[in-house]
Amino acid sequence: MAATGSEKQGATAYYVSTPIYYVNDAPHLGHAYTTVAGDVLTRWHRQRGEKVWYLTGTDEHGQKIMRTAEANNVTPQEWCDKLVEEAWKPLWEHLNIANDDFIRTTEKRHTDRVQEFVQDLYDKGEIYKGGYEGPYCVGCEEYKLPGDLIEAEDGTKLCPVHKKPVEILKEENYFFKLSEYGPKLLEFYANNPGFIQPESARNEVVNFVRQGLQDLSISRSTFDWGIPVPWDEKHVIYVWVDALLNYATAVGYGANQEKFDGTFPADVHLIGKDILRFHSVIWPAMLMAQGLPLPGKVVANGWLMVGGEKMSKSNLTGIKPQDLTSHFGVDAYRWYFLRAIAYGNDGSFSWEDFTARYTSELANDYGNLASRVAAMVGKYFGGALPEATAPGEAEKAVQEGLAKAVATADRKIGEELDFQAGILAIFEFVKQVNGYITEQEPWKVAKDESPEGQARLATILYTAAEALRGVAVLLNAVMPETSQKLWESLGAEESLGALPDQRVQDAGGWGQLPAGATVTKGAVLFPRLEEKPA
Ligand code: MET
Repeated sequence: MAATGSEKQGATAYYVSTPIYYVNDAPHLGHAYTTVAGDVLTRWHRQRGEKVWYLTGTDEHGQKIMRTAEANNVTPQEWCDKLVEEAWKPLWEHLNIANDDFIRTTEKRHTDRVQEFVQDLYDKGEIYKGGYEGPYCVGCEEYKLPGDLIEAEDGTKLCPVHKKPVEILKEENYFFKLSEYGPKLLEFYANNPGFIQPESARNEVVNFVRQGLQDLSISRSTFDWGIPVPWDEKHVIYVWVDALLNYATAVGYGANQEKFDGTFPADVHLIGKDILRFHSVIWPAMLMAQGLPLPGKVVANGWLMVGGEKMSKSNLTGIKPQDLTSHFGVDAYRWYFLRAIAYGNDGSFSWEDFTARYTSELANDYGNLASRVAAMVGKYFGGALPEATAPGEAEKAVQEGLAKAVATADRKIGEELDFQAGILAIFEFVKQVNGYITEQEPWKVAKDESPEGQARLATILYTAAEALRGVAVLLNAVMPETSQKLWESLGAEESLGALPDQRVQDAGGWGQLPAGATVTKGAVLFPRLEEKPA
């Protein structure tokens, strides 16, 4: 039976973005965490049959990039080209990220439109010339408010994110009248309670805006690595104004109206919590000023910690995503962080925890189940999936278990971005199927050669295989390579068609695998781990 489902109504795509990351360094676990989350979310929606647009990219202007390039004796553009081509794009490919586009802020399709956007605001009187003096963190590329700073033991004022001294900047710049948008923003947050997630992030932003906003300096004149301010080319556009606009320029703002209308605004901006204010205060205010529609929601994830230290920005702990994928495999990597950490909370990583979960949940619960079922269909039925002629109460419970896993996972992953709860629901079902096999003892039933005994054995193995068919569909967004292997080993590829075309919302429909499908013991899904590298 071919899976069916209803198309999302309307022409607009489900549009998800990651931050566009600074290319001053290679990607680390924190970047990969957000990007994998977005990939799982968009794969999930694609598998619902919806039109999806998944965007990631790189943020290439500003002082931080310029200084890094200088320190490496290359031009900023050379630096960015090298990092994008040698570090960023290859990692996303390695992690199986199915982004629809990759925007770089040095591309003309972006820079031209940013100039137009800012010129428009200037023409509308939203931008004026003024002066500013204050503490600036180059790591954040942000003026800090005095209340934001922390103090070193010797009294030096430090950025709370980077734990590095801030610089006092004094410049004549152009300012966007952000202060005027406070009341409108508060009204918007009140009318759209789900706009900022999680709740803690929402509260933080609401409190921040209630205290009153200052106008935003949107240009810099002491260096030139940026997009020139069109009416005053001694200035470059502030890197954050430039960067936020990627979400519009990448989908055709000012260039391809049809594409823009069919995509913009984003349904979900995934971000790290350190860039919350930019996305939930400045970005919506910029859109309001231009009369453009506001995004569906901004969802902030927490920080990954190793030994209590935030693994991000300049505070790297030395573990690269590739160190983990070469040990655990790409799929297990994609699964682990979403499984182990409640999305939105901070989480800590350890080799021990990853190893323990890999072994018990992936290799034992899931991988062994798949290989045992395939082996028994091979042994007792020569690899041809038998028909379930005698389903009873126990089988009904498995069918219901799958339907429940589908409903829960679809809501948790697809709607609530609670990846952990969604994955847990699927693995609850895996456990249920393991329990079913343990109780039914097919290896004992096999010894009964009567027609009833053989019918019972056939029913048990069909039920287990059909349950795995559902699991393959449900886990495809998280672990696509593993699901593909399982799909093939169940003979589903030839009987049901390509896995990505299987709608998640239909995965619970029972009896999709046809009797007679060729079940083979495919590749081991989760091989035994090597010794931890020194
Ligand atoms: N470059 C920023 C960062 O990596 C994100 C910009 S998103 C518009 O924190």
